[in-house]
Amino acid sequence: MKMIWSSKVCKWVLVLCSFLLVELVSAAIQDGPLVNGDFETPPTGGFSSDIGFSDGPTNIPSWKSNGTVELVESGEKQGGMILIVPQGSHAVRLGNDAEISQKLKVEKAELYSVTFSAARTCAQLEALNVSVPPASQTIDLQTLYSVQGWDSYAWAFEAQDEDVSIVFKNPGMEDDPACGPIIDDVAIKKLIVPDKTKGNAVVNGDFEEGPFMFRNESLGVLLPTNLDEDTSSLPGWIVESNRAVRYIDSYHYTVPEGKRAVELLSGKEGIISQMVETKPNKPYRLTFSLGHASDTCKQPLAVMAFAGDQAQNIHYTPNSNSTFQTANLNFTAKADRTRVAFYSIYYNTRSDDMSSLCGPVVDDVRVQQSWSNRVGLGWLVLMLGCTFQVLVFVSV
Ligand SMILES: *[C@@H]1O[C@H](CO)[C@@H](O)[C@H](O)[C@H]1NC(C)=O
Ligand SMILES: *[C@@H]1O[C@H](CO)[C@@H](O)[C@H](O)[C@H]1NC(C)=O
Ligand SMILES: *[C@@H]1O[C@H](CO)[C@@H](O)[C@H](O)[C@H]1NC(C)=O
Ligand SMILES: *[C@@H]1O[C@H](CO)[C@@H](O)[C@H](O)[C@H]1NC(C)=O
Ligand SMILES: *[C@@H]1O[C@H](CO)[C@@H](O)[C@H](O)[C@H]1NC(C)=O
Ligand SMILES: [Ca+2]
Repeated sequence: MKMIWSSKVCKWVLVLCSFLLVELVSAAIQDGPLVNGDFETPPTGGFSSDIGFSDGPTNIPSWKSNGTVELVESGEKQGGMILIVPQGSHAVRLGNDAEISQKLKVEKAELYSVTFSAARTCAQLEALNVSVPPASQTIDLQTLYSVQGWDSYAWAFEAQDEDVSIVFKNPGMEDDPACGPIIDDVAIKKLIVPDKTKGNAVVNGDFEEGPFMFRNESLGVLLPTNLDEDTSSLPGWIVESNRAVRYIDSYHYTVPEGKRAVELLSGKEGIISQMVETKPNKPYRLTFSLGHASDTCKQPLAVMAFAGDQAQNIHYTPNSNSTFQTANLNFTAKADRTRVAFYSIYYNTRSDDMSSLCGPVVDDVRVQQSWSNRVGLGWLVLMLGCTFQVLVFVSV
């Protein structure tokens, strides 16, 4: 009797739990653009070209603002310069110390990546502080990676609460108050750290898990410096250098495997790395795909690959039959964690515009114990298996 009752209760609890879970999941934000993340929703009273001169605070639907925040329109001029609107007809400009924020419902303790586009308005040192308090990062906008005058960036955070607020702030105190970054196209994605696959110690070695990318944006997404592997927009990997690397998709670039890969930029100033689990004193082999992105990047393309205390430069050999080649590096692990890293040997730019940064593409990174050893192990397992079967046979 008691058993039946408790199982009934159990069932009800389960039903209730799954109901709550569904509620919870459906309440949390979906992957994709934020509400009015492209700033194209007209404010009450409509867009006005002289909105920047109004005294009252600019009212941007679904966002809260503080300080001098303006909606800018494509084609608009400021001090003789045309303001750059990354996508559509409108974007937002942050004056000195100004900020915009939006409240979001997320799943607590989950990892999220925010993608946004940013352009600078003056050739001065401009930066953007992106935060979901208490986490924050200041992203330097001084380097232009593409000749279009804007770039997309990704930044990740771990949700400390279900209700969070994403804040973009211009921390600059520039002489010219008309200077200040322009923001557009804000999107979010819940990240999943992929499990390690069998026979590969590298996490997310195929780079398929990463930040949200707009299907119709062709510049890829920059991954700025991030030394914390627990809050990386590219799960498993960190960007060690002070310059960014570019996350690219197969819709706009050539990618060796799957839909996503990484394009290394800025020579030694763009380094990705991962600490992989290894067994000390065992021989390993690092293999990876090295290719070009079909973005008219000026050759030669080459990477420096590191695995433990081994380093090797590998040149990409153009081949009409393939857009990439497979490279490898043998090493002996010295500890239970081994660093694997890549950077571009050259500082490449595109040959069509002569200034957008580009470089070699890396994909499908694997670290596995060396073949000879694995064969040995395989034989051992086989022998043990046979012996076991013989024993079973005999005992039966
Ligand atoms: C607006 O920003 C100023 C200066 O950063 C700050 O002191 C003030 O508390 C902010 N106001 C709101 C409503 O957040
Ligand atoms: C960025 O903003 C956050 C939240 O407003 C703040 O805690 C942090 O100190 C800021 N970082 C910098 C470098 O200004
Ligand atoms: C790009 O896609 C977004 C939605 O994903 C859409 O709102 C926007 O209008 C598109 N932009 C262009 C230029 O097609
Ligand atoms: C490309 O493939 C063809 C046919 O398979 C082969 O004859 C040729 O040598 C290949 N070219 C290169 C550069 O590998
Ligand atoms: C690594 O070792 C394998 C054989 O164990 C060999 O075929 C391969 O060429 C080596 N790689 C390098 C870069 O020396
Ligand atoms: Ca891939």
